[in-house]
Amino acid sequence: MASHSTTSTSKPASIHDSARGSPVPEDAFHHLVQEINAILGPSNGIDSAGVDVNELKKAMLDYRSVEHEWSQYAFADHSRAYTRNLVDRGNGKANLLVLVWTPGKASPIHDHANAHCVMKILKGSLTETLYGWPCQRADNPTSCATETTYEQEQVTYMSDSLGLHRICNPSKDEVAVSLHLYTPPNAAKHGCHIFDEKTGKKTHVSQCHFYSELGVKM
Ligand code: 2CO
Ligand code: FE2
Repeated sequence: MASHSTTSTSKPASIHDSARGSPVPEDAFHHLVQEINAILGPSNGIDSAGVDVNELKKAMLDYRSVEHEWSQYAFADHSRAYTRNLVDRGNGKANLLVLVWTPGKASPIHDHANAHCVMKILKGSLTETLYGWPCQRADNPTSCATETTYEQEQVTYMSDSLGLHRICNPSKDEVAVSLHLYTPPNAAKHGCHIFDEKTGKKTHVSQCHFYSELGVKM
């Protein structure tokens, strides 16, 4: 286990040199974070074009969710549909986020800024509405939508090549929590797009907000 660095003054690049002021816990969740870093490889300026998505999916699938291992990142806010909480920057190659979903709420329909998105359900369930190519049309994005509900421990993959999606917490009273790996971290750098359900009108969202970073609320 890498030790916590107390000398780094620059913005933390990964959980190994986080500025949280406390040692990184030695539990299965933080081992998963290390494993993801190992799969992504060292920061060398090469983008994630060659990243092995199946390896990332397998690592996430192999982790069995234990709430107290990730709860330090899971900030709920019922005034929002969901919160985006940064866990790790994956050697500058990724954003690993814990998302906390308010009961009954959904994201807008959105794209993924040309990044891979691997998502694991840590708690509860989430329903994905996929507006897949070639059905997805700019003027009518809800044509040919398919719905899939994912339960705790399940892992799924999304990217612009599959289309657009919306994620909803179908529960009336329980929050849902998911772990998302985005590589490269394009949305954090350049933003993404959201789409009006009725008209298909596309809007650029320049800042993908982090509600907390490395366990600290912003
Ligand atoms: N992509 C959305 C976001 O990062 C969450 S839906 O899962 O991909 O805000
Ligand atoms: Fe998404």
